[in-house]
Amino acid sequence: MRILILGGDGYLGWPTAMHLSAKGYEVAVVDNYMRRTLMLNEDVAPLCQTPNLYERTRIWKENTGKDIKTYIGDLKEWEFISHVFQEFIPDTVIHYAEQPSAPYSMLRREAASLTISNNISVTANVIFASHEYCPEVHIIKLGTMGEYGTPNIDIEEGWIDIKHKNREEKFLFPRQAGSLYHTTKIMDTDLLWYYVRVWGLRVTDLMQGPVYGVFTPESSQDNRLLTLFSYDELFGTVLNRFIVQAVAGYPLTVYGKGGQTRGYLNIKDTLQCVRLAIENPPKSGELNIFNQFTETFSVNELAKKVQNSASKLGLEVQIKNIDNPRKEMEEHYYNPVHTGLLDLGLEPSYLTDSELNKIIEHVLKYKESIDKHKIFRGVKWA
Ligand code: USQ
Repeated sequence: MRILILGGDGYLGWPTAMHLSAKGYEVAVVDNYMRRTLMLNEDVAPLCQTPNLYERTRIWKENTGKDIKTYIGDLKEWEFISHVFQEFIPDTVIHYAEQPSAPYSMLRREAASLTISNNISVTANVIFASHEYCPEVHIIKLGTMGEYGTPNIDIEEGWIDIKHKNREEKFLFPRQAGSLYHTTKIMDTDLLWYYVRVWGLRVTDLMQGPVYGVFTPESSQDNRLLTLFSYDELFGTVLNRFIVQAVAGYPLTVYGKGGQTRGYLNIKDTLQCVRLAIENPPKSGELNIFNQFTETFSVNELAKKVQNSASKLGLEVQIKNIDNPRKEMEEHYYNPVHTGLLDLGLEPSYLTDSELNKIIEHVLKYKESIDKHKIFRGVKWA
């Protein structure tokens, strides 16, 4: 099976490419280095530099003998995407090629505009290219739990049955995003769902929670294959940020009351979930939706966990509740269903002390290169 990974240079894209290549799939990666460019422009940097995609695929070949084909270009450009689809003719497309940061999308008008135009245009081009060159292709789109927001009712897995005035219909579960970035992901869902209905596309939407961690089975062979690990406010997710803050002796930045609860998962589980989605494709004209996380935590619980684990390694960690730069509920009901991927065979890696220790010990090796000035910026939602 030929798998095309859009956004193959990113935090999740590159580990996914190695994982699927190791499993024997024929893999190609596409990227325009937007994430690297935005990080450079905004004066933030990952914990350690990662080789570019050509270098990474050469190192992968040295280690495994396996080829991963690389395409560098902008998927918003029709000429580029049509060339990639016509040449590679994928059986499955995994779509990570989005501006991935909620805080970046709230930074200023230009950042908002880039997020809208990139995320919507790339998704639309993926739809058009799939229809034109490989109509049987299975599109796996990385969505986000943040599309649902934090409603005061249980969150179902993608769909809800509504009975209204004695008639019934199944609808997409209501979406109400908490940032512009999350809103563009809702727009992606709407585009894909529309073309599933009119053109019979086959689509899986993975509603993923914030991901943490760095190690995946394939990167343990060679440090040069490690994924990019961000700790700054724009591109780092909360648990990865807390771990770096603990190592750097920076008080953990709990926003507001810290009761904000989300569904989290280890990066290793993202790879399992994507593989399960590949192995269980929808039929033509069907949209499969899975809620992709393994455990829910409040921000306070995460901060406490990091503090406990770090103190066992001799680190003294303070937790500081700071004014919340975001507009979000700080105490709320949260009970999302997440049985779909477990039913398909997902074996979760839970956030144990030993799992946390491994990540903390990894970050400790780079302690000297952590730049405290890059940790907090206070991008305001309102
Ligand atoms: N938070 C803090 N302190 C920090 C950073 C974050 O308290 O220093 C809080 C946030 O206010 C939020 C929660 O932690 O309540 C999660 O924040 P996050 O930055 O880890 O996650 P978020 O911005 O929601 O977005 C991230 C990824 C995005 C993915 C999403 C999944 O950047 O790509 O789609 O997680 S979800 O949140 O479920 O939508």
